[in-house]
Amino acid sequence: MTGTETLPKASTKPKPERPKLWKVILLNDDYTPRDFVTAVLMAVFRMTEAQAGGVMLTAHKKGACVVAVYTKEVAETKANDATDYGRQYGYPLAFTTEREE
Ligand code: TYC
Repeated sequence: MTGTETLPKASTKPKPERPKLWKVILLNDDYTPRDFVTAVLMAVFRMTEAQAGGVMLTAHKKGACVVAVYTKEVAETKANDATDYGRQYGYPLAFTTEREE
């Protein structure tokens, strides 16, 4: 001991921020077939048929359903890929992203 040690300062270091997360949201429409929506959810979001069918039905009944949560870039890429699938087949299937609070 030299008598000159200082106590650690009360922490002024900012805590590492948690990465912000973005929701991918599936929107209902009147035209896209249910089986098609389920297949897109399975392909893009790697869901089982049971999971995808549940999400599809919730969107169908309520108008929208949160599919999954990712970092911003992954959420936007998946929402675009899934929306493009529908467009390729002439369906108005739509996915959006929204920042999680
Ligand atoms: N409402 C569509 C139908 O009755 C099915 C559907 C469900 C479409 C969910 C989009 O996000 C959706 N064929």
